[in-house]
Amino acid sequence: MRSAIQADLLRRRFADAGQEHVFAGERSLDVAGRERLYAALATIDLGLVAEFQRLTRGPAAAGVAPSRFEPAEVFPLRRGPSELAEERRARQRGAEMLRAGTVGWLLVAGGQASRLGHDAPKGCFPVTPLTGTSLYELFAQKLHAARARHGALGPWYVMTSEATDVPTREYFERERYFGLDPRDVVFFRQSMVPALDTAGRILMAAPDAPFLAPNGHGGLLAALATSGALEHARDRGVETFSYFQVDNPLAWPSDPLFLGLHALRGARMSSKVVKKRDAAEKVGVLGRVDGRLTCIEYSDLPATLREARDERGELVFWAGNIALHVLDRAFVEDLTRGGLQLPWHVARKRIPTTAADGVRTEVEGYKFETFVFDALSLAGPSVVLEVAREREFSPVKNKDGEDSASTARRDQCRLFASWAARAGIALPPPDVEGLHRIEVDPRFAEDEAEFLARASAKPREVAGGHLYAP
Ligand code: UD2
Repeated sequence: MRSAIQADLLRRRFADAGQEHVFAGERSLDVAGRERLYAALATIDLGLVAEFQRLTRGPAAAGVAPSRFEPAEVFPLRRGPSELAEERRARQRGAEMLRAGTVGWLLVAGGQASRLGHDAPKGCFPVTPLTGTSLYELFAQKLHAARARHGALGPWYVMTSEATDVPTREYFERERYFGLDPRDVVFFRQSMVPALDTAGRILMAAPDAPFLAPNGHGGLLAALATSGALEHARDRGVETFSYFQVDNPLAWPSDPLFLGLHALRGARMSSKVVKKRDAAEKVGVLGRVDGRLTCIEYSDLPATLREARDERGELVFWAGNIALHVLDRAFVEDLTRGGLQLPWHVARKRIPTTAADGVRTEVEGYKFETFVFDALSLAGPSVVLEVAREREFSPVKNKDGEDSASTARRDQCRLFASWAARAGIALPPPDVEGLHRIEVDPRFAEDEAEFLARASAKPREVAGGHLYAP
């Protein structure tokens, strides 16, 4: 139990910082409630809070002067002869890296999935069109598939946050790690930071709890180092991390081309991009500022740049970030050795809170996050690889409309139907939406080439569609 002296010290620290209101509900709490309050407050870095206050008062930190942003050089989807030759070498190199087991998977799954409105972590969300396999299980199947194809693969690092950590671990336990060896799955937690109201005061979620939110996926870098996961990776011989987000069922973290290009070009952090659907699509855009590769988040991209078109009417800044990156372990070590701090991004939002009289309400306030792609400008050499959206990107972000569960299921059906059509296989009859309901388990085929090689296998009839599974 915390002593009265420690509680007094805490009270004084917060009072000196002009944040004494965090104790406003203390009298209504029992002993355990007070302990919870003190323990939570003790985790708050008041120096950081002062920085957050400065950020909300100053000019937008992440804005970019339009004149300084230029398109990035991209390894294109339509390749000429020299690119095709490089592609061949890269595929070979990437396959060697996978075979050597030096590639570790790095999944960020700490987000709160607030737009999806799903109670459990997003990774537990059923995402495949016929079997309703969850995102976590689907990724586990992809890992099994990559192991079977390449004979080896490094461990899988999964970043959680306070909200997703316990339910994620419990889900993996309950599902017996989907057949993976638990020693190959390493969970680690990112840090939480407070949110502020428009007057710069720390918001309270309840009388015994400040409102804390995950510090953004940029928190990954510090969390890797402080949790011991980075050391684990070194001990296990991981040289390269393949980074992906929990919301994208089409993510392909063991793509030999991407890994190989990254290695051949001596890059330290690399990214995949797709052509933006339209100027308004909510993805960050890769480009250069003062010669340095950068990703500018959609909310920070000025309208003049977002809408800019070339003489053919194409978007000038078309290279949409789909959050598939490769990072060298040594790069992450260099970044974190000196206590790196990525820039903070500020988002003005409605935040659920509790007023002093205990009534739950929503107030206008600020949340703070760092973004992993801000490390790109520190990386030096970097590869930007254009990929086909229909193959690699269909995120589940919203409850309905664009980028929802239904578009993700549709896009999976379309992709697998295109493989089946290429193989000359009879498709199931279209459903009411005109979709051929097909699902391919990654352990059956990881890509089109593998599917074509196994095209003689009979599918199972499941939920009015065709399931190809081992
Ligand atoms: C992200 C990118 C956007 C684009 C898009 C592609 C950001 C800020 N923007 O948009 O540029 O590439 O994805 O799909 O990333 N996460 C954590 N901890 C956190 C916050 C997020 O692990 O503190 C994870 C989250 O679980 C998810 C991913 O990061 O896997 C993306 O988070 P998001 O949904 O907040 O990002 P979004 O959709 O705004």
